[in-house]
Amino acid sequence: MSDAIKYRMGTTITEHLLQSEDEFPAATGQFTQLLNELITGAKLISREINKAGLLADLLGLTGEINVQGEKVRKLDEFADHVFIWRMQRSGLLCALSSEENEGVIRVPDNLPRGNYVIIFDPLDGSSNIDANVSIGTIFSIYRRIEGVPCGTVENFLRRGSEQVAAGYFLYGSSTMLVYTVGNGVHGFTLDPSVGEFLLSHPHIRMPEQGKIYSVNEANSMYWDERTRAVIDYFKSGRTHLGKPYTSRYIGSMVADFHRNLMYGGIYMYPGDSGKPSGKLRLLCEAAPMAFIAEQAGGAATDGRRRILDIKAGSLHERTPLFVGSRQDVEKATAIMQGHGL
Ligand code: P6P
Repeated sequence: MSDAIKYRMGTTITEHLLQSEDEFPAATGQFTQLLNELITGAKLISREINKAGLLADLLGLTGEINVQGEKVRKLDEFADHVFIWRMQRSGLLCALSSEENEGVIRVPDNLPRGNYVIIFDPLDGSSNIDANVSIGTIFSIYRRIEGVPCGTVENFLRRGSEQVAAGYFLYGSSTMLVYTVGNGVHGFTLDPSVGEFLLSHPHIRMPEQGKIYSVNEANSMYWDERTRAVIDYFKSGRTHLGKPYTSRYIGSMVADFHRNLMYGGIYMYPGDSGKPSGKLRLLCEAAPMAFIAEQAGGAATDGRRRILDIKAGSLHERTPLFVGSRQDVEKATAIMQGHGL
């Protein structure tokens, strides 16, 4: 069979996971089913995002404030409801947690439960929706802790190194799924003509060093001296390029992360005098992105510790984040620790 025909036939998620099932127990049939439920949710959200501009009732704010203290947008709420509904009916989850919701979300007693818990950010970067800028969904999956009742928060207060899977959907010029079960990072692109995610980026590797830094420099007056020194380094002639990195900041972490995954680079959301622990959530943003980064040859720290070593103390705990190309993250972390200028 020619490559042209093979390409046209495409590799689906289910086929791809079955191929990895032997080597990686995490890629079990149950996980395949769970991922396919996530995919159904993402297709529903992608459909609404792609026509949001045409349906004014889907744009704008709901008037509510979420647990993060952020204004809730109509598509935020829609995405949150879609994933909660689909995940509760997957039959594979013991409980779930959403960035939009204060506490653990139970699986109703009349629905079948399973051995996994999932943490997700239903629509990250949603402040960009009305401007038609790429946004994303981030998910992180753990096996439940044996003997711990489903609805208790202990099932979620884990080290990122315990994740069995992590990934994101990127609703951009195309809708993509990027995921890992610990066997590398693989990208799938939604082919709207057949309604399937087809393998488009097998075994994604992040360049060892990049040429792009992503940070919101409007926060610079709140940074401490070492944080300022990190960003000054990437803006100096001392980089491996012998010149400054390019600055790119979309304000949607999934989009910034994905570009750096493809091209190389570092995304930073440091702590500052106003937000000592930064803005990003450990469980539903930093840990899944750190798992993906490391599986693609990159790295992720909080400026001191490896993100995947940090045990969450609460569901919505925030953390400073330096994530991306390994040597760039190591350099930033060294400067944050007072070395390596
Ligand atoms: P700021 C979106 O709310 C988010 O969590 C990330 O996706 C994004 O990178 C960051 O916050 C943007 O925050 O403070 O730069 O607007």
